[in-house]
Amino acid sequence: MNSIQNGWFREVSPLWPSQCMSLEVEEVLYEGRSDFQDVLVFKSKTYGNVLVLDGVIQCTERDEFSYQEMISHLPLNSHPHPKNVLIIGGGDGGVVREVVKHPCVETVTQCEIDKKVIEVSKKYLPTMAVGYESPKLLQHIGDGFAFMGEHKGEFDVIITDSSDPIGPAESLFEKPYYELMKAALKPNGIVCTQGECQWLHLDLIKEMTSFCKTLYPVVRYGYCTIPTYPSGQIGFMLCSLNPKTKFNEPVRKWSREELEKLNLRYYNSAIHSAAFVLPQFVHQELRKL
Ligand code: SPM
Repeated sequence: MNSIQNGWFREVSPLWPSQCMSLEVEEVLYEGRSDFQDVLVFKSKTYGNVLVLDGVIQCTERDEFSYQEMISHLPLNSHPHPKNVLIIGGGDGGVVREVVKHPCVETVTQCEIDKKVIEVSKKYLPTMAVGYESPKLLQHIGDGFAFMGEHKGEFDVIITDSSDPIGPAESLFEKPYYELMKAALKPNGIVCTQGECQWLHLDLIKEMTSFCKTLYPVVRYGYCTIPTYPSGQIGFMLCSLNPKTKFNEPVRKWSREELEKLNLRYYNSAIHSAAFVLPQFVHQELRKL
């Protein structure tokens, strides 16, 4: 199905039945097929350039910062000394951009399966792909499963910045993937993954919380707001091997000056803590698990 009709992009998917986000298109910048998925980049009227994979919005220049900052700084500021960080996915570069802001981080390894996403992001999403200029970055093009299988006990924090559980990212929402991440962590390591939306995917969030609790002593779901993801929110699944981790209490708090210097526009220590305050309909389901 052509997702652009009469000058409007429409994000239709069985993952959010009978609802969809629409953005007015100014110009199509790139349209093609990679080895893994359909890739579309368009310039929107009011959200800047937009990256779409298999018909689903991945990021827009106007609101990407909320997701990229939160998926990065929630786990990093919950770990006392994160030195070696692994990012699975994140081909637009926005998560790399955020992770390298931490002076204590020495290496950032990125494993992205689709080199076409990196290529189009460097060309059309320069404010995100700026992360690719960091000397801390070690980049690997390939499958995250295979990569982690070969890198046991190496990472303090693993961030999975994936697309949704239909298509190439489906297995990243299943227990074997969380087992692999656990094995790739150093002692007291932390993982943070794209955790979908509490309004749309509560059953999936419950299932993930349940199996994560069989693997990690501390498991929490948090979320942020973002206008261009379905229902205006997206969540994060955070798991720690350190039983003392309190995800809602950041171990590093940035001052106002530091937030400005680091160009943080969504994240601060108050919103870090608030991200884990869940609406009652979600809280009551997750607390039973
Ligand atoms: N670095 C940004 C990449 C985006 N990764 C997450 C994309 C999620 C898109 N779908 C959101 C659906 C939420 N229910």
